[in-house]
This record gives sequence, structure tokens and C-alpha cells, in this order.
Amino acid sequence: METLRLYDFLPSGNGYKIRLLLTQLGMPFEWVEVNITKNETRTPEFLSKNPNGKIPLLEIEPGKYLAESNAILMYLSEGTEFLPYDRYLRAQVLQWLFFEQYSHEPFIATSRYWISILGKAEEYREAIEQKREPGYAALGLMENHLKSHIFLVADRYTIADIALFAYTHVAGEGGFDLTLFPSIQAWIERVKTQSRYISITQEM
Ligand SMILES: N[C@@H](CCC(=O)N[C@@H](CS)C(=O)NCC(=O)O)C(=O)O
Repeated sequence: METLRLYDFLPSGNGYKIRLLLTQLGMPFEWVEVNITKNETRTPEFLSKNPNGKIPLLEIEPGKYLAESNAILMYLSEGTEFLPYDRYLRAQVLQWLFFEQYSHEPFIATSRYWISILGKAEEYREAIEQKREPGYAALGLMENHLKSHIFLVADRYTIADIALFAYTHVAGEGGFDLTLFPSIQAWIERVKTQSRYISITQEM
């Protein structure tokens, strides 16, 4: 098998999902930094690899690319302990992956990007305020679920946990108060004890 190559940016939660899974799978990969704050995703060279101009991007073999973090998680976890085989459980994993992209990431990740990555909280104050309510709604939904489940699907650690962990555990950097969500906090600690766990700041 060819060495996988991951185009990524260290502070990115979407990129971190892939770094974390690859590390936990024990799969070697080449890591290529694409600095999104310097528009490096918008160069003709990068756009020829991903016309959508976004990281993470996985190069599976020379010239064969896969974008969208949660699609990459599905691809890499196929046939592993991180993705259930049962049809209903797999669909539940997908349910969380779609929830993450539509009801969670657009509020929590964007707030974190403006506040902590760009350091422009004042400039984006109005937009950040608009993200508060839907962001807290997403956290509330997770909290309710995690009151009676140790992990998101089938009470075992899957890519659903990886996808939701990425931006939830750093939600504080987007101005969200995680002390309001004790079950989420306990789940975060559980994820951190999984074997071969790496932090989002771990240099590649
Ligand atoms: N839905 C995509 C979102 C990817 C995304 O928003 N990537 C951001 C970094 S986290 C990016 O590349 N931004 C740079 C740009 O849009 O030019 C995924 O899950 O991979």
C-alpha cells in the first residue's frame, strides 16, 4: 500500500479527526501543512487537488484524492473496530457525522476560528453572537445523549466519537462554556484515555 499523504493545518479540528484516527489505527502517513490563514488552500496547485479549496485532504495514492473529513473517516475506518459492521449501527454513526457537519461544526468551529485562530473576536462579534444559540443547542443534544451512553454509538468508541470530539473538546476556545455539560466533560475524558490518543496540538 502506498504511503498516505494528509494535507492539513494543525489547529484544524476537521484535520485533527484524520490525524487522530490514523494514529489510533497505527497507519503511517506523510503530513503536509497547508496554512489556511495564508490562503494556501486557494492556490491553483491546491485547487487542482481539491477544487473545493479545503483541508483536510487525503492523497490515497499519487493523484487519487479524498476530501471531506467525515468521508475520510468512513474510508479509513472501513473494516476496523472504529466502524460497526451492523447496518443500523453504521447508520447511527452516519447520523452523528451528518449532525456534526450541519448542526455542530458550523457554529462551534467557526466561533473558535474567529476567536482563537484569527484572534478577531471583536471584528466578528455579531456573527459569533448568532452562533451561540445553535451551538449550545448542539451541545445540549450531545449532553442529553451522553447522560445515558458512554460513547455516541453502541457504547463503544467509534468514528462518531472522533468526529464530534474534534470541535467539542475545544468548544471553550469558541466561547462555549463546557462546565454546563458534565456528561460531555466525562465523555471527553473517556476519549482522552483511548489508546494512542494524540492531542490537537501534537506536532506531526
Ligand atoms: N466539510 C469540510 C470542511 C472543511 C473545512 O472547512 N476546512 C477548513 C479548515 S477546518 C478550510 O480548509 N478552510 C480554508 C478555506 O476555506 O480556504 C470537512 O469536514 O472537511
